[in-house]
Amino acid sequence: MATIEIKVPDIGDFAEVTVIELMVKPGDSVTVDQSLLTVESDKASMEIPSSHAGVVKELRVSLGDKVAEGSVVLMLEVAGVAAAPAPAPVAAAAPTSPAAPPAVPPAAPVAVAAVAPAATGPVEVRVPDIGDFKDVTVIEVMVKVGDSVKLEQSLISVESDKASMEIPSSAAGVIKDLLVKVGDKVNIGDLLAVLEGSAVAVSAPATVAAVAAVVPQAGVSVGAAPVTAASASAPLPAHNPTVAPTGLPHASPSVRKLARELGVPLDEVKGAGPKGRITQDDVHAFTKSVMSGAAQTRAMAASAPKAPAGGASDGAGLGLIPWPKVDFAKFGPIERKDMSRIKKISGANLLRNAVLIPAVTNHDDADITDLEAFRVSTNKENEKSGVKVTMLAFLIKACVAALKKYPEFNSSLDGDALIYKNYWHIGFAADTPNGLMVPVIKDADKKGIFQISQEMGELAKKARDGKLSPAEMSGATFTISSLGGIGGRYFTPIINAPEVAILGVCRSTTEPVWDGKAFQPRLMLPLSLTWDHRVIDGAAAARFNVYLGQILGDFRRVLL
Ligand code: CAO
Repeated sequence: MATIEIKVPDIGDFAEVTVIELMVKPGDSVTVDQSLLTVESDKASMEIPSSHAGVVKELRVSLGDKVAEGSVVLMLEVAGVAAAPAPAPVAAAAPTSPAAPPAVPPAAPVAVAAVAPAATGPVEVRVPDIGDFKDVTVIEVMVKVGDSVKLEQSLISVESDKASMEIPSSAAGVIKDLLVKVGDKVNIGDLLAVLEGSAVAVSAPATVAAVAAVVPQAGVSVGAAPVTAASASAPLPAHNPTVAPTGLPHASPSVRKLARELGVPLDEVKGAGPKGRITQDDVHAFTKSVMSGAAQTRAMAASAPKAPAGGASDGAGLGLIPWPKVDFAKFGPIERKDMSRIKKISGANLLRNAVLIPAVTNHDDADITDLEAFRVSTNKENEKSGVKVTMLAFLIKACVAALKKYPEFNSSLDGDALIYKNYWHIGFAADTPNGLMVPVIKDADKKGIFQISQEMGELAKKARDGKLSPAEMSGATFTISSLGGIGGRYFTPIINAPEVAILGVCRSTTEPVWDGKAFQPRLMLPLSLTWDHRVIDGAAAARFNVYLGQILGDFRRVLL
């Protein structure tokens, strides 16, 4: 075992670069060519790869440090290397194995290949000399046929496994033909586009100079900060790393690669690194948040919340002003109590659902005079059975009938598609000492009123006792929230994502209802249907409520 120094290799014309990302820590095993840290100048970012395989003993740099060629960045314990004086900077950074190619080949000057006469007419734009890079992949096409482009305007971004750069236009004009698309592999000299119009020849030597400055030498890769060839006659614009000139997110090639592998849209990731740079951790955190959002059903009540609960959210992610911070004790005595775990979890879910779903609520009344009479008489007849038939059980059955008639209410959004579920599992909100729980009556379409009432009683008891299993809280296709036992008229329940609708029910009251000739005393049940406007429209919601009311008014309609 020997410990060697890993130094910043020759990084071309950069006198000093800033350490903006540390990708390893002491104790980490690294392989040859593995990126160790990212450095950045005002024009490019580069990853410094390891010249050897080994174990990181010590980091010699911290975030924000300025380093230059030859600066020691870390100590690496390697096997099979004599404990000799540290290798020269470039040697240290370049793989020592003869078989291993350098991480990035030595830079060659980049020149815009297509040089057209300063006149109108078709001008070919080709991939310039990009050094020894072969078969680089087109990762972004920034223009389309018909676009007017300026001289030096970036046309495409290309990327190898460790470097990314933008290919500029060698001329100004209108794009007549575009010969590359995302995913294509390109090489020096390949035709990218044909321009027409007031094409202007590019000053090749100036471009060479500008680009050579950002293409590093052995062992260093060019990072994600766009590498744009710029002519001396057109001075380089001041580079603001937080906003890449083309709108490309600020991330290194390895982070981009990771994002592509995970399918993470980098432009949606908020960079927590210096100057908003997106790090590997940011990509992982984004993946986690998306996965937890997609998978977070009520079954996840058993797991920790992934988002802050209601009032705890500062709204920062939404670009809102911060949540007011008030010293309540200034105004009177206070007592602080932590919210229950269930409240925290349901709060986070409710907040997400309230914010992300364009929800609308329709209110209506159902005449349940006859149904309630039937329920009361049924309960009298079955007093000895020990099972009390509840209004909620009828509501569940009525909802199943309405969901079957209007299947989009039993669907879920999946990107641009709707998943229609051919099962009818109905969740019902249960008030418990610890907070709101939503047990689910599975296959409610196959069960009778007695069975549903009995199951509901059992599940509600389990909910109150804190004994519901995740399975008993998952899989609902629609939810009912009944406040009928408590009171109130109407309310706006929040949809239980990924469901697309929820029915709120309040206390029925006897009201005078005009029958065309006279007012009749009828028992009216207030219904509040909240629905996701991305999936359901107002007319469908009104029809759903009307149909639901008709069934509750006369259950024989279910048979029609
Ligand atoms: N109108 C008038 N009376 C009603 C009624 C209604 N819509 N719904 C229920 N009642 C009556 C019942 O008939 C019962 O009366 P009796 O004792 O005289 O028979 C009484 O109110 C109590 O009913 P209940 O609430 O115990 O039973 P339920 O089947 O209606 O509801 C359950 C069960 C678990 C849903 C309920 O106990 C509960 O927790 N409700 C609160 C749900 C909640 O918090 N929702 C808000 C969520 S926020 O979005």
